Amino acid sequence: MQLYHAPKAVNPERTYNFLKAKGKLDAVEIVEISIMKGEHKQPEYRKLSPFAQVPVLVLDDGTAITESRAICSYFEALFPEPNLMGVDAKEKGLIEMWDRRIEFMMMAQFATWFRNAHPIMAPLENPQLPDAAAKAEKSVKKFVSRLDQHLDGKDWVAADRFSIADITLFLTCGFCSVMQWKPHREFEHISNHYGRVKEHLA
Ligand SMILES: N[C@@H](CCC(=O)N[C@@H](CS)C(=O)NCC(=O)O)C(=O)O
Repeated sequence: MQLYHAPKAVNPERTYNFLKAKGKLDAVEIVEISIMKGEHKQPEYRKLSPFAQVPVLVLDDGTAITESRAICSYFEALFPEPNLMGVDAKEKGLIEMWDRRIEFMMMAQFATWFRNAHPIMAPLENPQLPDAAAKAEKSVKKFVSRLDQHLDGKDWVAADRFSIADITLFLTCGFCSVMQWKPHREFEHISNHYGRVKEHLA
């Protein structure tokens, strides 16, 4: 299997760290793609990822799976231990709920802010829309404040143990630093959670 990976980009890092948490990084060949050099827009790469996005997992039979969470689901099925997506119906529901909330209300909103506001994203986001950036910034900050309250008294986001939702939150906090915003410095419970996940993934 080959995992097309762009280090430091949040979606590829999600699949990479998920596999790392499984202790199975050696099960794939990592192929690095440079987004800033536009390697993901080349015709050969688009055959694997029609929407020109990273990551992609290519199976030994040539099947290409995109979408970071779908790749994580594939790994979860292939390598069941340690379980990161829930062992029973209730856990599966709660973990997916929190993981999706963080992906859609934090990561995606932050990405909209970043893509529309940061000069480095100008070649990829044309035109950049200041109004879209301002709206998304407000929205992500509101969600993060609520998430911090949710984490009060909890070690992990979704279950009483480490799960994919913790990976998604940890990496999204790191991603936020590109706008000089560090939720893990600003919010007490998110900060404690960040330290816990960092230790867990070390
Ligand atoms: N929903 C996709 C999103 C993938 C995505 O947006 N990846 C970014 C890197 S974090 C990318 O490839 N960006 C390329 C671009 O914007 O041109 C997933 O979860 O894999």
